[in-house]
Amino acid sequence: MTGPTSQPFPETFLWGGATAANQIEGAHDADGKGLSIQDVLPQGIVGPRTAHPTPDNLKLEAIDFYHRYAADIALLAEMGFKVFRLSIAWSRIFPNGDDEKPNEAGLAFYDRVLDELERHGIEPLVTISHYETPLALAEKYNGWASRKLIGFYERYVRVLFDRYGHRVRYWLTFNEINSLLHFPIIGGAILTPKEELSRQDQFQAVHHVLVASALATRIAHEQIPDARVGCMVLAIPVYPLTPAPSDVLAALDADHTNLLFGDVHVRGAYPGYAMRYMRENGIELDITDEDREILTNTVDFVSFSYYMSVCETADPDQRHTGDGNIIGGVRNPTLRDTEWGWQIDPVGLRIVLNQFWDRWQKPLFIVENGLGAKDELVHVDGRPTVDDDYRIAYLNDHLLQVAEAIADGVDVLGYTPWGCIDLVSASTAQMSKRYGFVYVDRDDDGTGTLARYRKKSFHWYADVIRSNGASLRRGDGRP
Ligand code: BGP
Repeated sequence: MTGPTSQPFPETFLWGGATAANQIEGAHDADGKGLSIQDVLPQGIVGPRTAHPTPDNLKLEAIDFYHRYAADIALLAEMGFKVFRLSIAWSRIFPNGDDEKPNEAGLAFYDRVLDELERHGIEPLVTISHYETPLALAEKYNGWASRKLIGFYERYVRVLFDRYGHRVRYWLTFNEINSLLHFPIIGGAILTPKEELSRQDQFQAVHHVLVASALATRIAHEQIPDARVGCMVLAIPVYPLTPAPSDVLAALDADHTNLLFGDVHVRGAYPGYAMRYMRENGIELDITDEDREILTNTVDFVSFSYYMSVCETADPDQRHTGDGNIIGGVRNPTLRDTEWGWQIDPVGLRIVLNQFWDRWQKPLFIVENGLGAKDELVHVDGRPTVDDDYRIAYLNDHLLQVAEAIADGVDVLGYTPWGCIDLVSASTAQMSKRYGFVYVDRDDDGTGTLARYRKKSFHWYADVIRSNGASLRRGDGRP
């Protein structure tokens, strides 16, 4: 296959960046906000849960976007952002999740944020639920293990669509919806430890989330004439470790556990391989006729995060699992790692774009991608900045692969790299794992002025957007 045309990105391509409320806002109990599961996970996904918020939890203050949103959005606008992905903190709107009435002060905050985006001509891309379920729903109902959550979520989305539907066109129902199978507390607000959670209960929770997602899609289509609703999946291409057919099959099986979520969202029903898996594992889903009907409300586009690929093998002796994006997998000996052990694979992004397009024929939106790295603040011409050539190289190489996929015929709506402004990491709750174009002066011990500084990548990304991708450099990333 030859290279892409010199200008593969369509004029309408949505360049921007992505964030989540719990990782940027702070103000964890301001203006009537309730606690979310994130407020009791001071060490991120892998660490223990605390009974109450503790001062070592960086998310309580995060980067104080709650008070600094106007200046932050101005910086994004300066880079030329066309779209900004943000999530709404469910517990700002419904502090306990099961309240009868929404919290007006919480709603008003997002009015102000949307006003600011509008002022700069930046399109919002809103994640309805991003790993920040109200804590009370976890404690009272064991999160999405309970069917009751569908009703609470429905109430929440109706309020969001009523209030913001006239100004938000792009909606994502659940962040990385497939994570529920891997980390039930984050993906499903389920407090039962994963090792004690039965497969039956886990798949039932998955079913509840899938129904809720389809229900939100139906309501959006009824209430908002030009709404475009997407599912959001954690994309992780799975390669066979060797050409042995047993390894290829093991890779296919592993892939299915993730593809299942897109399959249901796009096709409106469970695929055969999932039915077989459930049958053979004694899982009997409680699916009502109404559920089946709701699931037929399929999405308008598929969005996904992409950080890395993994390998899979049928040989138990070869199963050396690596670190990495919450799913993990068998290490690929041909790839380099980030400082956090995530394997860097730009070509994997082209592969996944093609795979999803071939499979679903729905527009695709890359709503997370990026390099978490330690940055060092330096002074150039008296100004604090970061010389982050490593981040530029990473993003450049991935974007070249997006260009290749577009040349392959894949319909790609846009690209919102993760953590466009430095934020608190989801997996480790660190500040030092930075993704941003904008440096935020805050350290892992919570010290720092919270001042914002433009990194070298800030100017690089502004050029990429201004030239609609023409400024990308061909180099190592060339397939
Ligand atoms: C995804 C999450 C994000 C984000 C990102 C980077 O799984 O959707 O919330 O944090 O990964 O991960 P981390 O912050 O752990 O580096």
